[in-house]
Order: sequence, then structure tokens, then C-alpha cells
Amino acid sequence: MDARRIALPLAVALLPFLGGIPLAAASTVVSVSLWDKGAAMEMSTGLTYGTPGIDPDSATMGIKAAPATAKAGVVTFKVKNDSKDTIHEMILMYLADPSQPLPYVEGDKRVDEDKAGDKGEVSELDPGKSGSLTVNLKAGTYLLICNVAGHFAAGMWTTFTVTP
Ligand SMILES: [Cu+2]
Repeated sequence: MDARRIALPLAVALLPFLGGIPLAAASTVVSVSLWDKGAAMEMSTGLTYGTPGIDPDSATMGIKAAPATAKAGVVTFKVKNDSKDTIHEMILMYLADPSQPLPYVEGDKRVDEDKAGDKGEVSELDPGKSGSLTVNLKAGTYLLICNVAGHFAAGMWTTFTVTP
């Protein structure tokens, strides 16, 4: 008997219990679109979350979440990269203090994920591809970001609110 034949179904059966996600809990499904205006467009800069006086409409790429809120509990993000030519991703960040910007490494043009409250991600999706992330969220303010170099500063983030 191949031990792997037992181990895999067992792991799948136990998966819902990991992280304390109750099977019967009500859950919210959020559709997330990763969009951009095409690789020919010059990327915007200086549009990181929390920067005063920025014009969100000047973003050349972004993230749209519908709905942009959920009740505390299990939330599934169904993420689609709607770009025609650029890899994007979605990382979920918990904002301990929404008035503060995320820790940003200017030289890398990326958010410091380890310091920023990373709660999970759908990493690098090719154009047209989809992925999903299911997490158990407490009430608070979250940020969905793309952390491909330069994309966060180009405006690729949106807030997501979880209510009690
Ligand atoms: Cu991106």
C-alpha cells in the first residue's frame, strides 16, 4: 500500500480545520480584478497608499475589489489578472494603523512584506490567469496590493474593510 494514497486525502480532509476555519461559517466571496492600461503606458509613480494629495485617477494600474467590504469570518478572494501583457499579484495586508503608510523599500520599489502585516497572497499571475485565497479575517482595515516592483507606487492597491 502506497502511503501517499492515504496521506493526501487525509491532508485534504484536515485542511478546513487548519487556521481554525469553521466549516459551517458564513463566508464572503470577493471578486478581485488586477487591471492596467497596457505595457505601452508609462507607469505612474508616487501613488503609494497614504501619500497625501494623490489623485487616484492618475493610476495606470490598480486593483478593484467587489464587494470592498466583508463581515468578519471566512473571506475568499477570487483574483483575476485582467492585464493583457503584465504579471500582477494580490497580497492581503492587515493595517494595524490605517493612518500610517506601509513600510516601503524605495530601492526595490516594493513594500516590505514581512513588516507590513502580510495575511496571504495570490502570487504572480500571468495575464489572463486567475487564483484564489481563502482566509479567516477579523474586523479591521486591510489593503490589497500588488508588490511587483513599481506597481504599488503606480497605484496598484485598494482598501478592504472587514466589519465585526
Ligand atoms: Cu501589478
